[in-house]
Parts: sequence; C-alpha cells; structure tokens
Amino acid sequence: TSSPRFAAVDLGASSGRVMVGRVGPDSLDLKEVHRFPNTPVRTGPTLHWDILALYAGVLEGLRAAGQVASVGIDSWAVDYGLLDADGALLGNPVHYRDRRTEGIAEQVWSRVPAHELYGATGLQYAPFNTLFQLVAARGTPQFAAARHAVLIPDLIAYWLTGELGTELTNASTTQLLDPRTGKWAHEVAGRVGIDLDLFPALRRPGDPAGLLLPHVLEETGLRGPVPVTAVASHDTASAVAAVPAAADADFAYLCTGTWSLAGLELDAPVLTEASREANFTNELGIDGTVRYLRNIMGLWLLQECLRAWRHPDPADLLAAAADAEPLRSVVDAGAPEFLAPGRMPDRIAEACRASGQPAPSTPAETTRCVLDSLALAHRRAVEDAQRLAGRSVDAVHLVGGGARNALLCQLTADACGLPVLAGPAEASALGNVLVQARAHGLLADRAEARALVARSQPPTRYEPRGGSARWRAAEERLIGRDRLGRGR
Ligand code: LFR
Repeated sequence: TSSPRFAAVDLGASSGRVMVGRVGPDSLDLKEVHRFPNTPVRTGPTLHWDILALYAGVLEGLRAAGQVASVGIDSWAVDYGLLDADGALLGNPVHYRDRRTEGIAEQVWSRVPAHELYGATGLQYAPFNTLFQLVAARGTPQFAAARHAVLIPDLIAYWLTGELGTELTNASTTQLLDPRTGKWAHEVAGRVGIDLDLFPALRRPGDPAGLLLPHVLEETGLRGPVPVTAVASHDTASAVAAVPAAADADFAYLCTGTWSLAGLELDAPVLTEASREANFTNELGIDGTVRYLRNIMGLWLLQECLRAWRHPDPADLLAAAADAEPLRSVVDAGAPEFLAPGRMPDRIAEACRASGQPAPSTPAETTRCVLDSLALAHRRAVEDAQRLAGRSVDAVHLVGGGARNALLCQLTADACGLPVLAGPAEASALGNVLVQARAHGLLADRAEARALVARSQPPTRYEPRGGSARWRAAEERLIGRDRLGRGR
C-alpha cells in the first residue's frame, strides 16, 4: 500500500505554495506542486493583501496536488479578514506593514498599561499586533458591518469548507489570548472595547476543520470527501514543529525567511518585566508549548534591497558579499524603522551613518552589512532568550528559507559561538504535513515527528570559526556598552 499524501498550503509574505507531503513509517518527502507570487496592492493610503489572488493560487495548487488524504493551511500571523452577517468578505485584508496602526499602541496603553498587557497576553510590542489593528479599524463603516474577524489561514479554510474557526497558534499572535491558559484574554479585551465574539470558536492543531465544499471539489477535480485539518496555522509554529531536534536536546531555533524568529520552545510563558523590556513574545506552539521568541527583520532587508536594485542575481551578490570586509558596519536588524517597504539600501546607509559607522555604498557592501547585522541580531536574541528563560542551549537549529543561504548560516554560527544545524528550508510546509499526518494516526507525538524530519532531511552543520570578540565589539558599537552591560 502506498503512503498517504497530504496537501500543505503555505502562504508566505512574498509567495504562496502548495506542497504535497508523503509520510511513510520511515520516510517523509515533500514536493512543491504549485508556487505563486504574493504581491501586496496599495490603494489610496492602504496596503492590502490580494487575498482572492492567493485563494485562486490555492485552488490551482490543490488541482495540481491531486487526490490527498487531507489539506492543511498555514500563513503569516496577525492579519485577518472581516466578514459580514452573510459571511461575505468586507474589503481586502490589510497588510501588517500598513501604517494605519501608527500611534494606536499609545492609545491602548493609556487604557491598559503596557506591563499589564504583557502580563495578560505575553505578547511583544509590534505595531501590527491584531489588537492594535482592530482598534485602528474600529469606527469605520466596514467594521460596523463586521460580524466575524477571521485570521488569514482560517479565512482560506472557510472558503474551502464553509466552516468558521480560529486556530490556536495563530490566535496567540493577536495579543488577545492568555498564553497561560490558551483561552481568550477577556479582561484585556473588555478594557480596550474589543468584542471577542468577533472571533469564531478556537480550534487546535490536529482538529478537523470541515470538508471541501462541492464546488471546490469540482474546481479542483478532487473526489470527496476531502477533509481540511487545522494545523499549526501560524507559519512559524509549523516551522518550529518541524525543527529536527532530538527529544532531549537543548536547542534554540531560528526560523528564517522574510522574518527571523529567534528563540526557545518552553513549557510555560515568561512574563517578567525583563522579558517585556527585551521585547520577547510568548506565542503558542503545538502540544501546549510556548514559542518564546523575538522578531528580527530577517531577509526582508535583503529582499527590499534586491527590489531597489531591480533584482540582480542573488547568487552573484552573495558571493561578492562573502568577499566583502566583515563587520565593517552593522544596523539594528530588530528596529521597527525597517518595517515599511521602500528605499531600503538608502535607509540602511542612513542608519549606519547615524551610528557613526561607514555607510555601505555598493550592493555587495550593503548585502554584507545586512547579513552581518542579521547574524548579530541572531546572537543577541539567542543570548537574551537563554538569560531571560534561565535555560542554556548547545546548538541552534536554523530552518526556513535562510537555511539555503550558506553565508548567513556560517555568520550566525560565528556570531552565536554555537554550531548551527541548517535545514529544512521548507520547515513550515513540513510542520503542516506532520500535524496532519499525526491527526491521521501516522505519528505518535512531536518527538517522533521531529525524528522523522532529522532522518529524512538531515541538517547541514556549520561550526563557529571563532572571533567572538569581534562580534561582541560590533554589538557594543551598535548598542552602546552601557545598555549591553545591563542584565548580563
Ligand atoms: C513569519 C511571521 C511572523 C510574524 C510575522 C507577521 O512569516 O508569521 O512569525 O510575526 O510573520 O505576521
């Protein structure tokens, strides 16, 4: 008998893909059957997701996938669509890089002080947290007509099945959920005037999420019934689920792509004031785990440079960057000033000048500056996470698209002074498949799933090459010796 096939829909900030994963007792393989661009569209002042283009890509991908045992959907976090009383979409979902939330956090903090908000939700400050987006949207006619707020993967699932739900790992990024209980934070929501009934009922990774509707079967050529299974629908939660670590390993992870998400898997949230000040977040993973991590701008910095330079060959650029002077100048790759699109090479040069460092002037120099800065931010996050959670690690698992970037992997190993185990690059899609496989009785638990990834897609090992004093010096140049000294 052949191994069951699962379709993983994985929507990223720059492209979406449908992959087919085949899970056998001792094998796991993943094949991309369809990839499509995700191009945000600005109308007036507002940056939107082109959600119908994404949904069309999903349908085409399911057609290309052929008959599968189940479908799972993951995407970036925090964003949502509003539905009216008939279930019709009200406007295009707004992109988390849109500026409508500027100044909103301050309004919220005047009602619920930032430290109380952190204590109740465990979430880092980011201008795009769903809470702030909802407060920004409130008062518009569109919002007045809304009966449901549906997170992006749940919206795709709704169109496929007609069933509404709110998947837990993604709900944990809204800043409206209590990470200690996995239940909505009613008290906070009440104080800022957000109606939590807007969100459909919570469901967990592995829960059934309905069956493909007849017209979907017809459009995709699939034979029913085909179930949709809730996975860890936050792409980062799916990626962490696929980290190929042994059950007893003490590891940090870096999920690299448009963002770098750097942190630890914990049993309980860290809600201390020091953790809030360090802007660490407590999002939820599978099996009641906590993803204790920090958001770092990630390869977005490079993607935006490539766009500004009109897309030179990235391989040539990375080769030139590898030969460029190391650590000549670095920027704070965690700074929200890099969130919005546009003019990225200039903004990076300006940030270098502002901190008294030489401004990179060629694409190779700028690329080196970005990769050094990312590696440095990885180092800081891995160190801070260990200190704040009172844990220590002996390796860093680097998964996601950045695992294909050998220079980034090596620099990260050097900066962290730890071995980096790189891969799989398609961790989100793999995590998506693994949760479906487990829900279908093929895997016993998380440890077995990870062991299967480690066997079938062994990571590439990068050893640190020494020179930790140079990284420390670069860090001091950027942050200032005083601030660095604090708490260390
Ligand atoms: C990564 C990611 C991050 C989240 C950001 C915005 O794709 O999901 O985890 O903070 O996108 O949603």
